[in-house]
Amino acid sequence: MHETQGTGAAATDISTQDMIGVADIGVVGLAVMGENLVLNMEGRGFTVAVFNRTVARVDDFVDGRAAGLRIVGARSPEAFVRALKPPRRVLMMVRAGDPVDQTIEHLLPYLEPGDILMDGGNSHFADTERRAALLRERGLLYVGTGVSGGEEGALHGPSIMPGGHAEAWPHVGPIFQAIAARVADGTPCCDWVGAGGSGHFVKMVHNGIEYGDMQMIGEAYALMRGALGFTPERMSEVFARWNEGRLDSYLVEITARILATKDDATGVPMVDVILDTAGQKGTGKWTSTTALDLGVPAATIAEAVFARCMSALKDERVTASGVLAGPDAAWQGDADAFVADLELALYASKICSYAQGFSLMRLAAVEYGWQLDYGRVAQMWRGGCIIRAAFLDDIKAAYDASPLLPNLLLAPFFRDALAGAQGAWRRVVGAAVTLGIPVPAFSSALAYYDGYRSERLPANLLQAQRDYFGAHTYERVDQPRGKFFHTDWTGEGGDTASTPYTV
Ligand code: NBP
Repeated sequence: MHETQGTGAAATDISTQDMIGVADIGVVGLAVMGENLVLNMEGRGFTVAVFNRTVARVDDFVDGRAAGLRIVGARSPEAFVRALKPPRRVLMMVRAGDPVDQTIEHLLPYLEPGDILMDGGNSHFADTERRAALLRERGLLYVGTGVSGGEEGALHGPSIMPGGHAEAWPHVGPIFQAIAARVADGTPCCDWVGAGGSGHFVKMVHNGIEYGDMQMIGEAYALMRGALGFTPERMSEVFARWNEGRLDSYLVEITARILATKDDATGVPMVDVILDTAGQKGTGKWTSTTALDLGVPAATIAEAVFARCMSALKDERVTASGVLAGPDAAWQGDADAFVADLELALYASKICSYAQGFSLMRLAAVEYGWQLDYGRVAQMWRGGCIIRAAFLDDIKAAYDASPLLPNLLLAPFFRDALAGAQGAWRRVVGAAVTLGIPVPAFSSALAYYDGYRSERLPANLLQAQRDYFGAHTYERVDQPRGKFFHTDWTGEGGDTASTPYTV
């Protein structure tokens, strides 16, 4: 058990060390991701210059993990840039937000037109679009790249999703593809995503999907625990078995391991000593707010974010648990059959969550003028990243067969998978509702499926209500689309209608 806290180390003023034009690439930001990416690059034969705002971190790294390696520690932005071969390739691995702008500001005086500046942190795609436009004016090639896989991925092979100024790709592609994870046939989990902020957009959606996957796994766990009374050890066996089938994925694999782990201090399963409040660093929220901005129904991903918000209300929940009534029902039936249903419910919900993520990318591509190849995106996520899963091969195959597929649910493979799973899925959601066990991701995924396959939704009534109280108008089933009508519902409203528009 380790207690962690910030170091708060201050920058020290150390004189620059002159190594000119020796490094293939430079990395600014020597926290967990930066350090490990640097070691990965060096291991692939590249000479890497490094710099960090708190210069003591450069010294610690160069004298520690980087000792004896082709890694050049720089003690100022100037020395750092001078250490690079032209055109200079700089990868920023600093905290998203203002630190990226500040790092750019510090580097800019030393960079020249044609140099390539890259942001590998979890920046918001709109910030990347802004920075790309700004730096284009200065003649710099700006790249915003998603990097996924955490500490281990960064060291051994992450998934890398670069986008921005396309002229940068021939210069950075060989380095990124050399350090990226690879799928079974050797294809690197890194490819050029597209223009502007598209690389960071794809990474943001990856993270949103990650939130959904984690929540759905959590709901399967909650049902096995709450309904079936399974121990963590028994659940670990279930997840390990699921990992050999259609749910084969990194997150299911580590869930099996986590459930089998005991707390050193108490001998109690680790999951039982960890407080049930989840943190978040914003990318799931960004995916959800972007979905709202673009009008994409990505409710399962949003539910996963809200589920973390609900988990954070620990004290309120503890109070409410003694106040609010739940059902008296206890689960009855065949536990093995229920576990088999759960596997299908998790699989079907996962398909819907990915369908939402890919729909979001499709709409964003239209909105921002990006050319995205969804099969290639699925392949980039196939290895190295947190949502890596065998099932991404099926997504790639679906988009390769039909690049303009409007929704993943319509691909024959997934259409049939959902048809086969829906009985089990409905039984699981029904049981959860009966037992009072919250399954927001499972149930919203099912509502998405049912909503998407509904020829007629109750929005006609909703339009009538809007027209009744606000003269917002409606379209008619017996008239061409785009013609709007208003009814004077009360006899007192007259013919004046509001302008029809959707925000
Ligand atoms: P952190 O997100 O903890 O960032 C720490 C780094 O940012 C340090 O190098 C720190 O320098 C630097 N920094 C800060 Br904080 N403020 C700065 C400023 N104003 N100017 C310059 N540098 C500043 O590190 P991380 O976890 O390695 O993540 C790096 C990026 O990669 C983040 O954007 C993160 O979201 C993303 N990411 C992280 C993971 C993960 O698993 N951790 C995975 C994928 C992507 P200092 O030493 O001087 O404080």
